[in-house]
Amino acid sequence: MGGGEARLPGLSRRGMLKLAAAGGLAAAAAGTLPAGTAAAADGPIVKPLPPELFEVYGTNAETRWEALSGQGYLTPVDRFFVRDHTSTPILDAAAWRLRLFGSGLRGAPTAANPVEFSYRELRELPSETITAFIECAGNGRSFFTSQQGQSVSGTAWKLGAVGVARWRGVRLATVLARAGLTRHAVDVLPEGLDPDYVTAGVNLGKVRRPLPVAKALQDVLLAYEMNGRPLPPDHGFPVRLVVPSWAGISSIKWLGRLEVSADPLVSPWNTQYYRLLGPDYPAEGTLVTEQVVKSAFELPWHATLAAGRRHVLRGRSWSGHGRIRRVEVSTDGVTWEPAKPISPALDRGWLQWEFPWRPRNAGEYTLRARATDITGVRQPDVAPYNTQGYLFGAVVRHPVTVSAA
Ligand SMILES: Nc1nc2c(c(=O)[nH]1)N[C@H]1C(S)=C(S)[C@@H](COP(=O)(O)O)O[C@H]1N2
Ligand SMILES: [Mo]
Repeated sequence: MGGGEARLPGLSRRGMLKLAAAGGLAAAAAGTLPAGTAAAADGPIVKPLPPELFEVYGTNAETRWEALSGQGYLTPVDRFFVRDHTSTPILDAAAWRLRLFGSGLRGAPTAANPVEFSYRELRELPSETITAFIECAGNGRSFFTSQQGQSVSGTAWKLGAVGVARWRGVRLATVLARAGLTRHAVDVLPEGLDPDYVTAGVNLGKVRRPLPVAKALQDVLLAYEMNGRPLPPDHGFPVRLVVPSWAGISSIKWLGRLEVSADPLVSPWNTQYYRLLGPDYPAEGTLVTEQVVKSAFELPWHATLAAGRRHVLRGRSWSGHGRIRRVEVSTDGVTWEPAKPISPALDRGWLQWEFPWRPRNAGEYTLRARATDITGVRQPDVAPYNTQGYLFGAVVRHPVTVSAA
């Protein structure tokens, strides 16, 4: 890279351009970018977002559920939802380092003198592969408004802010042990290398959210592969956290620094965001951790189906509390019948199911699917209100039109 250019650790030239284009490094890069680098035409997300696969909201894109029809258990990368607070950085794996520091490590290394792991060092450690969903805590948020008449803040996702992938990487427990984890450590704070998050004129800094050491040691992965390939840029290349069953914000992408602390840690992402706030909660709110039970049909919204014909409705159900035990479907809002499982039910993944339906008469119908998980929690008819619209787990009313045969 040419002299005089400011460069963030682990950032390639293209990453710099991308960040500069997004405004994140505008000042640092001013006057230093070669002429004719019109990277500003790029959107915040790198991969293609064809309208038949995604619905796009600014820096976020949700999977269309009908795009999972005919797909296998895993969500292919080309249709896995993306949630970026700012924009996807392009990072250079060879220059990248994971930097660990803090009072919870032996010798309390400082941020200026951290314990470091290179990409190659991580890849040489014992690896583990898990199948797990990542789901935004705001998935289903729009139904607070459309089904319950409540106003909430945040991206109006339908049900497509979730995906299941095979993640390969190193257990965070392994890396923490090698970095000198002490028994005094209580929280870790993973931080992304994407641009600072600025909202309403306030710079909240790097995207970061504290995670209790107990969860960090349980089943959290430092992932470098998704569905058998290196992580794509939008999903956290070179390394992201995968925190199974918990709100997607826990699974920090483009991981850079990781503080390990003997005292509890805070960030806006566990004090201001990803807390349940509202009249039914204590004043300080309740922390969002595990995701709730949900179900979705692999059908377009307002799908049209022919009357007098046999249709096989398919869908998927999942829960942050453990695997799905039972799914029921209703086509009239009154009677419920069991759906048939057509995949394994995984604790940290989902269950695929099907339900044959022969609608006799043309007209407007509402399909409902409701799942019960292994802990006995069943989807309710109404989701508890919270001002930021997190954890919408109520049965979703899916409208379809049955047309005359
Ligand atoms: N560094 C960083 N990590 C992040 C985010 C982000 O904007 N920056 N978004 C979080 C949120 S809110 C979610 S829901 C998931 C989305 O993961 P995905 O984009 O791979 O689907 O990433 C999380 N990790
Ligand atoms: Mo999210």
